[in-house]
Amino acid sequence: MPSAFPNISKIQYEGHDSKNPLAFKHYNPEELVEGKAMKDHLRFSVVYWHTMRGMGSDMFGVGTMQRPWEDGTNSLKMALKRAPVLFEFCEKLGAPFYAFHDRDVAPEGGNLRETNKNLDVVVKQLKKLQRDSGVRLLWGTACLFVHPRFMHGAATSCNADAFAYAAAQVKKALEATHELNGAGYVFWGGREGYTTLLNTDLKREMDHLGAFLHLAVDHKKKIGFKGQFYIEPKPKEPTKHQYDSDAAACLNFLREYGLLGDFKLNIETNHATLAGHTMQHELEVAAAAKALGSIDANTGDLLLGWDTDQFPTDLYLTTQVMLTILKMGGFATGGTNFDAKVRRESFEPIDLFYAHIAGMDTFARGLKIAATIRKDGRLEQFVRQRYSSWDSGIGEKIEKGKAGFKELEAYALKMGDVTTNASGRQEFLENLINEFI
Ligand code: XUL
Ligand code: CO
Repeated sequence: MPSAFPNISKIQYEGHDSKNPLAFKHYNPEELVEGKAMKDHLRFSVVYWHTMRGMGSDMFGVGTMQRPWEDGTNSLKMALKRAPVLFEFCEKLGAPFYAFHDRDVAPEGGNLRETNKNLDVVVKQLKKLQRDSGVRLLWGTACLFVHPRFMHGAATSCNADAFAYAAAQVKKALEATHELNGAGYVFWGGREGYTTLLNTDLKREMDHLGAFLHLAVDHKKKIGFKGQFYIEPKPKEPTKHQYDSDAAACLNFLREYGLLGDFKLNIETNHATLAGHTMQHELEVAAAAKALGSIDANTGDLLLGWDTDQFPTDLYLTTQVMLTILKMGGFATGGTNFDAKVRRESFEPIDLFYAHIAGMDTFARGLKIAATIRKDGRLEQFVRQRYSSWDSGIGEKIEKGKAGFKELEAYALKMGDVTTNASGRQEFLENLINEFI
């Protein structure tokens, strides 16, 4: 098999002063941060769909990417030629994980039986490539949004046949993920939403989604798959409204349908901003429910209102992300999955390396900065102090459930008025963070 990237050797850590664009300046895999190697904190993952299958087309133009290994077909033969390219890429980059949709790695056949056979052939090859390279599967998922059969959705389709087909597809994708020892499995509701309420029975669709996820949990147990299930929130696109719109909506949905014990969330930056939230907001909401599982690392564009899936190169963003990840004790099964694509103007294969190196270095810096902020302690101390009225006296009584309205009324009457408020010091804190960046 000829090399797909013959002029690129393994990307090394060369440190801050290096001028080599094909080297890490900050990501030093074995370097310890808070007593743990950077590679184990960050658990970087490359996505098959953008990196291998993204050709740079958009609503106005065709693909632009130079991918010399592609033969222009979506055939099984091409699938088998493409998979080693992904592994060469991950190995040269030093990314320990990858992620895929079933249809990224193997093409649809003439019918479901044939499609499943195609997947079996490729999974066999992926298994060997994983064994030879040590690169592992962070998560698998099923593509339930490209084919016209899913025009009305999959689990939430008005058409029960589409639900049944989606169930068969997820069953197979779960088995493939299990076979490849995936650390997790993601449910992103591609078209699980609506474009108009005029034709939609919202309650029935949500009930169907709940039922579908229960069937998935049942099958997971049946086959003995131990990986983590995740829901990936996104508010819109392709539909006008997606049921899994943000972290809070997902948690509420999971709670309502009795699924909270079986799922965590996979939080994506660009989805958070589409929902009108910051990434850190979504992470904090998930972490507060002990349901922060993994992240899709990317970023949107401030001036474009859609899911641009750009590589994350903003230090403020990665610092904030890593502050929350460190606070929750780090990833268990999850990782930093680059659900990101190079711009269609960045069409050369080498741009795939530049993009991932940029994302990895930016996350490595974010990790180091977050660890330094934590070690410094002033930020944490400020927040602790801000809530100190809850540590004793009336605050402690309220938190312990030992004060009712009657007692609180007596307290307020005696107090007269609230005279103890302290400044929130937002500007002071923003400047404090800047000290570290
Ligand atoms: C779409 C998206 C998906 C999921 C996997 O916006 O993020 O690629 O990550 O289906
Ligand atoms: Co994603």
